[in-house]
Order: sequence, then C-alpha cells, then structure tokens
Amino acid sequence: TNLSVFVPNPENVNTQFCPAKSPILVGPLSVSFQTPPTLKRVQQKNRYVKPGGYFSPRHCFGRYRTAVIIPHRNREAHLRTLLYYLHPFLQRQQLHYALFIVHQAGNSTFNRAKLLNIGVREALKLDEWDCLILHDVDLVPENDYNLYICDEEYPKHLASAMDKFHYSLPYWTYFGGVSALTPDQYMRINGFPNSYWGWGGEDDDIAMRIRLAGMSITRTPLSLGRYKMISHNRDSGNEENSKRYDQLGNTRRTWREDGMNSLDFKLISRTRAPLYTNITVEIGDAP
Ligand code: BGN
Repeated sequence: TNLSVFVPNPENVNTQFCPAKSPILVGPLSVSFQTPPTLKRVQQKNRYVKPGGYFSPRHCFGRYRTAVIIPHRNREAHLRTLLYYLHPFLQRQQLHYALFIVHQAGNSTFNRAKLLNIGVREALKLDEWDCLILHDVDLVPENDYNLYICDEEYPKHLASAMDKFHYSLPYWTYFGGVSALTPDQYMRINGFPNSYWGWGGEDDDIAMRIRLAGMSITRTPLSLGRYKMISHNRDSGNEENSKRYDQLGNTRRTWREDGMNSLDFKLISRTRAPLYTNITVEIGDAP
C-alpha cells in the first residue's frame, strides 16, 4: 500500500488558516450506546474522511495537526461506536487529523502503553504531528469544547471527568483514559513504559515520568472533559497486573531505559482502512 506523506487537500484553494476557535462547535453532545453502528454507516456519515482516517478542513487550512492513537484488541463494537462519535467531533474542531488503531496480534497479555509507543513511532513516520492524542477505545467525549490539541508547555489530561468516576477525578494525579502530548513532550519522558502487561498502573507510571522529567500535568476543566465509558467486562488477556505496585516503586530508576529508546516489536501490517490507519503488531509477552 502507498503510505506516502499526507498532502493537504488539493481542491482546497483557500489559503487562510482556520480560525483559532472553530465556529462550528456545539458544546455538550448527546452520546448513547445502543446497537453499535456498522462501519458502512460511519463511512456514509463522514464522506470527507480519506483512507487511513485522514481529514483536513475543506474551507481553510487546519491550524493543528493531531494524531489520535487508539490501542485495540477484540473490541470491534467499541471501535465502531467510537469512530461514529469521534470523526464528526474532530471535524467540528477543524483539525487536520488522522486516526491510528494499533492492534495487538495474538493472545499474549494486553499492553496498552507499549501499543501507544508503537502508534507514536508509526504515526510520526507518516506526518509531522503537532499533537499526539493517546485514546482508549471505550471512551467517548461528551463535549466538543474539549479540544484535541496539545498544550505547548505541559502534557494534558483530557479525560478529567469520566462517568464511571461520577464525572470527577478518581484521584488528583490520575492520567488515564485520554491524554495529549506534543511529540517533544512524549520524547522528553522517553515515551510510555513497555513493561506494564495487563490492567493498571501504566497511567500512573506516565504521570510519574512527567514529574520526573520536570513537567506538570495540565487538564481540560472537569465541566468539559466529560466522557462516557462503553461498559464492558474485564477482557480475558488483560488481567490485573500484580507487579504494578513494585514497578511504580521503581519508575524513577527505570524510566530512562524503558520506553521509546527500548521499544521492540514486529510490524505485521500497516494498512489504510476507510476510517483509520490500521497498525497490527506482534509485541511479545510478559516475562
Ligand atoms: C488506579 C490504577 C490505574 C487506573 C485507575 C482508575 C494502579 C496502580 C496502583 C498503585 N493504578 O488504581 O491504572 O487507571 O485506578 O481505574 O492500579
């Protein structure tokens, strides 16, 4: 497949940047999970999305270039629901964006943070992104004023008010669900840890890396960072990581060696699906 670098919309004859604040935002959104839509339906509703899940505003030049990276395995129905809501959401924000689904092949234990590292590495080969959005597949944003752009200074936590935590933070340093880092911020913390297999702790490790690298966390205000989680049972292959407490106790010693500079995986395929770029990888198994 041809995965050459994206060229801005050739039909776009208007050379003006989009306004700093999109005029077509609507604010609160109504999100409900009934029967997940078919991919075909999502495609029909998003006819300006190009293969690979790329979009560029049609009447102005997008000011911000955002890559949304979504780790995935075996959650097709969630993915379809997220695509259904996320594509129009990002288009209303007038972003130049693309969606990358990083699919963990095989049955080894799930590793969210490592899949995110892979998504970042692959996405940065395809375009120059201003902002990397690290996004869980089961979280749907409920307000489009929650902008999918980065803060120049600090990593930003976007999922500040999830329904499962009664629309507030479970604890002050929480950094899970959806976050936004510039490529520079991402590299300054050596990316995310590759060593958290199974559920839990990796997001706390990331929050700690940010601190250890001398940065703070900024976040979307709770009134706007609202998300609905698509309810589900714990997946098999994503059992609680019982080592996470020990690992977190060691982060200050390990973060410089465990991350983007030690990332190792086998790319099985990278293809342009109609609504997203699909990256399928073999990532090994827990030691
Ligand atoms: C925390 C988990 C996070 C998870 C949140 C919300 C740990 C490490 C314990 C020291 N952290 O407890 O990974 O995102 O809950 O569910 O388990």
